[in-house]
Amino acid sequence: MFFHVQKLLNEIVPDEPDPAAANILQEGLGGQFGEMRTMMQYLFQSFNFRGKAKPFQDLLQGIGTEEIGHVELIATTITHLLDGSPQYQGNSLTPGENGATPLGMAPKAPNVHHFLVAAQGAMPVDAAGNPWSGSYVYNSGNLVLDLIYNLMLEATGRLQKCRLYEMTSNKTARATIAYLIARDEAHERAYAKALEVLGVNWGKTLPIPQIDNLKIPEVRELVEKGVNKQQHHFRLDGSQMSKIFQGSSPTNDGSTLITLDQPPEGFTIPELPERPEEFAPGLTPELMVLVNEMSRLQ
Ligand code: MN3
Repeated sequence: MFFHVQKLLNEIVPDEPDPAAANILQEGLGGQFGEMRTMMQYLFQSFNFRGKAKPFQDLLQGIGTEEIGHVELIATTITHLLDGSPQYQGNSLTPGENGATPLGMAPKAPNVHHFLVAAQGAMPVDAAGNPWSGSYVYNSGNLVLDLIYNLMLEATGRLQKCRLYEMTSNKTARATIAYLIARDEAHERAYAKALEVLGVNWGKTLPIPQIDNLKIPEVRELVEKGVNKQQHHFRLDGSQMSKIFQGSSPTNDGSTLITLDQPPEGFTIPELPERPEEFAPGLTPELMVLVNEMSRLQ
C-alpha cells in the first residue's frame, strides 16, 4: 500500500504563465519516455517480481514510488504554467459579458485541450497531444533485460529533458526540468549499478548520453547537494535497496552512491486560484455554504 504526504519533491519556482512551456513539458509527463512511463514500468516490474533477489525488487519499488512524486511534480508544474495564461485578472469580468472572450487565446495555444478540456490543467498526453499508453511499459519478467531497458529509459528521459531545457527560459519550467535531470542521473546510476552487481563492466560507456549537466546552473546547484548520487527507498518497513545502491558509482567519476533512510522534506504545493473563465471549480455561493459547514464540523 502507499501513503501520501501533501508536499512536492521540488519547489515550484514562480514565473509568468507560459502555455508553450507547459505543452513541451507534457512530453516529460505523458510521453513515451516520460514520468508516467517510468512510474508504471518500475511499479509493474516490482508487482510482478519473482524469486528471492529482494534487493532488486526493493530498488525497483523504491524508484517506482519516487516516480509517483515525479508525475505529481511535473503535472503541478504544467498546471502552474497554464494557470492564468489567458491573462484573466480576477472576477471583475463575467465570461461572455458584452461579447468578451476571456479564453480568446486558447485556439492559438499549442494544445487547445489545455483550456477546452482541462481548465488550465495538465493532461496524461505527450507534447503532440497523443494520450499516454500502457503499451509503453516494458516488463519482460527477465530481470537483466528489465534493468537494461530501465537504464535506457532513464538515459533517454534525461536526453529529452536536456533538450526541453534548451527550448524554454521560463523559470518555473526550468526548475522542474533541472530537478528531473538530476534525478534521472541518480536512477541511471542505480540501474547501471544493479547491472554491475550482475557482472556488467561499464568501462567508459556511462553516463549515456555524455552531456555535461554541470553546465546547466540549476542542475549544478542540485549536484552540489548530492541529488544525483542519492536515493531514498520510500519504505516504512525497511528496504534492502542499500545492498545495491551503495559504494562507487558505475559512472567511474569518483562519486559514491548513498541510500538515504530519511525521506525528503518536500516543498509546499502552491494553491491554485479559482478560474471563473473555466467555470472551475464551479462552486456557487450556495455550494460554498455547504463546504464551509463541513469544514466547521472537522
Ligand atoms: Mn523520474
